[in-house]
Amino acid sequence: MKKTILMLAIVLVAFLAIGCTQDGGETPVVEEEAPAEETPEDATEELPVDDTETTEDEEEPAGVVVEVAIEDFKFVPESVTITTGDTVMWTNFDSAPHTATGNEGEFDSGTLQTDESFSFTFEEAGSFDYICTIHPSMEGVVIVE
Ligand SMILES: [Cu+2]
Repeated sequence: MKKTILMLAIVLVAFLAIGCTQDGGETPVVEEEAPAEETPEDATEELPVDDTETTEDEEEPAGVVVEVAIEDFKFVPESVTITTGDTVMWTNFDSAPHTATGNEGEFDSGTLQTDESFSFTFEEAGSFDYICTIHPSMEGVVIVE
């Protein structure tokens, strides 16, 4: 008895196996293509550019704009002296990215790529040391009188 049942079971399994392979052969399963890999977003391109620092006070910009170049991993000039209300505009002429970031967080350009600029208007007198956060040995100072 047991042998018969075993034989039946084997035959049954064999039939099922054949059925499966035949079905599989007739209807080839089309594998769905995985969705295209997500392009990792370049964080540097997504940085919000802080162009809105003057929206709060709509007064005419009475001050002058003093330009500071960023080139050869230096702020040129390293020290600028301006008058309250003047604006400093940093422009990165290097191929490397840089920032102009106040040591006390008074201002922060975020990452400046080549030829990008950042302007900040100094409304308070004082001496404002700043660095490039990417290359902290790059130092500059804005003296506001
Ligand atoms: Cu830098």
